[in-house]
Amino acid sequence: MTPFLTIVVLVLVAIAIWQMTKIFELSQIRTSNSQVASETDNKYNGYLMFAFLIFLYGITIFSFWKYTKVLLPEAASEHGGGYDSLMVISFVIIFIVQTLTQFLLHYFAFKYRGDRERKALFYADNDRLEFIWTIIPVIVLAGLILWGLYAWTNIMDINDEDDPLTVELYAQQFNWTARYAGNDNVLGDANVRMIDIDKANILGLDSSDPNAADDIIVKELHLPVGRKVNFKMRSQDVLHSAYMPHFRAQMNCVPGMITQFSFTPTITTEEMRQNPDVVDKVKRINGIRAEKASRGIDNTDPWEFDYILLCNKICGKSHYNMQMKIIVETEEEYNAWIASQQTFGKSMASAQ
Ligand SMILES: [Cu+2]
Repeated sequence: MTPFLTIVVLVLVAIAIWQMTKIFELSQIRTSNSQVASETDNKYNGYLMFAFLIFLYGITIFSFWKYTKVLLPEAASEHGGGYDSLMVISFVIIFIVQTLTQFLLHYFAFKYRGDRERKALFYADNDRLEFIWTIIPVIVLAGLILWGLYAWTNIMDINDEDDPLTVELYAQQFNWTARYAGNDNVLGDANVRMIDIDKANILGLDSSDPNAADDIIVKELHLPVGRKVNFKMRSQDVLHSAYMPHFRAQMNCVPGMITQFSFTPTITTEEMRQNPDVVDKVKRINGIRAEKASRGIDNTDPWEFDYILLCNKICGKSHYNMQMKIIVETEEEYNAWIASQQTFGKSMASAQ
């Protein structure tokens, strides 16, 4: 990286010196007008405009070809499909508009390039044209904004209908902890001031609150497929953000308050591992890992796909590694797993 930056700096310095010499030359009083653009210069610049347009289109096609495969696989939550449609439609509209306007911009720059014979036409305004190019963006943008607001209201409508599972996501520098509400499905009161490391009360649960006794604290998030989950986010120290990209979910975790997000997972981890996009991605990454392993580089074991909870706010030096595994499984598997976990009441009793 450093050699690259050094080269960039050197090139920029060279350009600066070159420009300064040019300015100096131009400031000298001269009789010749060699600095005035000739017909050839104008033609040249006209064609360069076209060359730049081809470069833009080329880089667009290249990006599609090269980077489409790094996009997320299909959404694994109920609201995710609608969210993806909104984004795809926005991208398609932007793509069409940008392709056309770039063409027009560069084509006109070519067509009306400098020409001594031609005189500029004075054209004050045209009400009809102004109306057309104002009303079309207004309609399109209003449509997108209304659709976006509708999607947002739907996604952010967090309620207790359909018997949701209540789960707390607790963020701290630099890890996640999850807390299930237990049999009563009500989270016990908690406050960072009640954290007691000696008693392993790492989330500061209020042990006098009866709702807290059956709460279950874990380091791996298990979710039953098809069941709505209401997440309550807390942070111990700084701003974090609970980001679950495969479920198209993100919510900030703010110290001193509880934020919420809700979604219904629709695809189990096992099913997602069969998804062709995911199979492809795993194959690609394991190819890179195998190649690195053959060169004796550490941490290059084959990788297996898992859903993941990431922190999406730069919260400190180990932010990049603040993550928790999410496993979406069948109702039976989930019930078996949760039954094998220890409740807060029991762990407090054994710590006495
Ligand atoms: Cu964080």
